[in-house]
Amino acid sequence: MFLDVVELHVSAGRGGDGASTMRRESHVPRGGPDGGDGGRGGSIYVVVEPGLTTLRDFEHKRRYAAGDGGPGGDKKSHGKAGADLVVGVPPGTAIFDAATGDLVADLVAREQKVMLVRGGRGGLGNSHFVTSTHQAPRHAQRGEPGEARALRLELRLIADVGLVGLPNAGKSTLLAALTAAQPKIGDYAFTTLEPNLGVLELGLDDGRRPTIADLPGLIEGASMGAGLGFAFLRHASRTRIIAHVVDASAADPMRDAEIIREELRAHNPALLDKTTLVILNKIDLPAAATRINDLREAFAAMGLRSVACSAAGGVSGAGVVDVRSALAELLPDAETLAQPTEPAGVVVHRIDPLAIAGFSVEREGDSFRVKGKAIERLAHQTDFDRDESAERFQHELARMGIEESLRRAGCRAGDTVLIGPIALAWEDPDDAALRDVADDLDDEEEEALQ
Ligand SMILES: Nc1nc2c(ncn2[C@@H]2O[C@H](COP(=O)(O)OP(=O)(O)OP(=O)(O)O)[C@@H](O)[C@H]2O)c(=O)[nH]1
Ligand SMILES: [Mg+2]
Repeated sequence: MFLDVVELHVSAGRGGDGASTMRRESHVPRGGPDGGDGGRGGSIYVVVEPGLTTLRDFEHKRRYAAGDGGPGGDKKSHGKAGADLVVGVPPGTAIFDAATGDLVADLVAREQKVMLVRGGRGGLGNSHFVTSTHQAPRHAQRGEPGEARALRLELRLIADVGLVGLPNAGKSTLLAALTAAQPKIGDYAFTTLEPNLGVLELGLDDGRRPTIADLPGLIEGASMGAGLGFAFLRHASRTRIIAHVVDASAADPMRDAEIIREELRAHNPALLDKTTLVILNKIDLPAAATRINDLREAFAAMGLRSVACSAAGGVSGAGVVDVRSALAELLPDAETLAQPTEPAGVVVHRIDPLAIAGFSVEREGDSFRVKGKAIERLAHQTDFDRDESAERFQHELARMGIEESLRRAGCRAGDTVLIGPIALAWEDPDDAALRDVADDLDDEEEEALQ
């Protein structure tokens, strides 16, 4: 199966933990804190690799993870940065956030590189937390988790010429006659199941090396999803020239051509405005030969240029040379060909993972769930086994107004509060008393009932 849509899961590395250490030197009696910072986690990038033409590499590998940052050490030594990961994709790959459908990046130009997920920041070592009143802090931050997201990759093949037409019109045969590609050719519809790409030999020695794509046959209703063609119509939108192959020996070639043009229009009306060359194929067959002139006139009346050929004759087939020179004439110069077919890759909407926007408190079963970028990050970065760090976290909950919101939401001592990866047993001196009263009431009620 030709893979032109794949879903991937990418996770960046987590930052290394900051160290909590005290200087220990024989001549310094009471050394201060000297814990170094954790290294940053590795990020994941995609880069355009011009040699690639499919997303097939992703068929077996759908999960990518970058390296974690190393922990900080004593003497303020910095943790090692996690290794970045660079994933190659073919030109023409559009990347969407699988959850939201937002376009993350549209990769067209060569060697374009885009960050997909950012590695977590390393935690700060305790040497950062010295204040005038607190000379020997034990507190050190843990590393921040790396971003993770599910992405959908869609490939729109970038070819200079796209061969479109009904199944069995001879598109693959023509590709074989024009290029060194050797696509499968068959005397039945839907022989081609995935696009084939070849380099068009123009024989002009002018530095041009245009690519030509043989797309699976389109059928009526393709734009609505019928047949195989639908998935491939998107490829047609990125070609410079549409080469519309028509079987001139068919019962009604004009009607056949209309079906294809209708599908192109239904998919994207702009496709009909593209430079189009109609290729009347199979002129070696008598049924075709007799009506070639009529057909060419009919296409000319529609404002379409046409050439006639016999692709089955290979390189030396009748008219194949005319197809080649017509394409050579219609294609732009070498410099333009080297540019992407569309305005150079627009990189859009990288979600800002650090956008710190408030928090929310909601019930989750018997517990309370606190959501919010900043507080969740802090939860990740806090080492709750260290009293001083846990205290700082508690302090932060109060400072951000989360404590108050929890209280208002009905959270009482003993309840469980969930924040990011952690579950806290809520302690609140203010309402511990209230709870005792409530318990007493319950006891009385129970007694009354007995
Ligand atoms: N006589 C004759 N037969 C041809 C010519 N070109 C192609 N054919 C035959 O037509 C049949 C279909 O050719 P393909 O190249 O596989 O057609 P296609 O358009 O790629 O078909 P799909 O991949 O199914 O969309 C094969 O049997 C070819 O040998 C030609 O110029 N003359
Ligand atoms: Mg084919």
